[in-house]
Amino acid sequence: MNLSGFIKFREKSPLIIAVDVEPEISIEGLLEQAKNYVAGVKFGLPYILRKGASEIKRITYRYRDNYFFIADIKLADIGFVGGLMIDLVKEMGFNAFIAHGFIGLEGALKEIKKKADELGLFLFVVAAMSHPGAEEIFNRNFISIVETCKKIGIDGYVAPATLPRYIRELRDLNPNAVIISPGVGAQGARVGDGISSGATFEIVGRRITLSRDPLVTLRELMSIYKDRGVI
Ligand code: O7M
Repeated sequence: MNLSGFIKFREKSPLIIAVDVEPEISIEGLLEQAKNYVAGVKFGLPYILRKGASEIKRITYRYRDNYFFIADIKLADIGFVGGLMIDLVKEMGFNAFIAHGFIGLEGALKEIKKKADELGLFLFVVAAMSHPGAEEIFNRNFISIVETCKKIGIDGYVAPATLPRYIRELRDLNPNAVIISPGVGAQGARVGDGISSGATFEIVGRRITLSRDPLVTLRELMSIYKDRGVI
């Protein structure tokens, strides 16, 4: 699915599934069941490495019409090495990938963004993180990260539902941004906290992947979104 299909699906659902472990009912079982509820699927690095590039490619190609696939490689390296990773991301059939914002523009994000544009991949930058330790160092640089990224037209961000003030601030700094927000469920944020603070999508991992009946879980999540008036 391309970016516009993904954004359009937002009217139906604000959910992205984070796959870091093999889903309780298998990846294909989950992707079959989630089609009507979810447009975004984020594969974490542990999952990509465990499955291997060819298996990931088989999955992304099989479900290419149904899902917007995001490679969560959290790129934090020089542009040259970043470029090698981005080639692999493209080969594996992803539509988007995630890089860290703290690496700065010159010799890193500038080259990464250019390569993403050349290959037709959407770039998300991590602007702030969801865990408590993020407040010690990383999140203190939140404003500089967003302002720096804005200079080269980066419009995709990851910001935490556990610390929703960053989402609100990000939305003010970049009203058109596509903000995807983790921390809902297993990390303690409530379903809808990210969206009601201004995120475009919420990322939910273990609450769905570890569910024995993800269809029931997905329907529960949808009904909470409806109750909170976010869909
Ligand atoms: O719902 P969970 O806690 O099982 O999964 C959360 C997912 O979001 C998991 O894939 C993490 O890698 C990711 N994530 C965070 O939990 N916190 C962050 O600050 C950033 C991310 C993320 O997606 O970064 C790109």
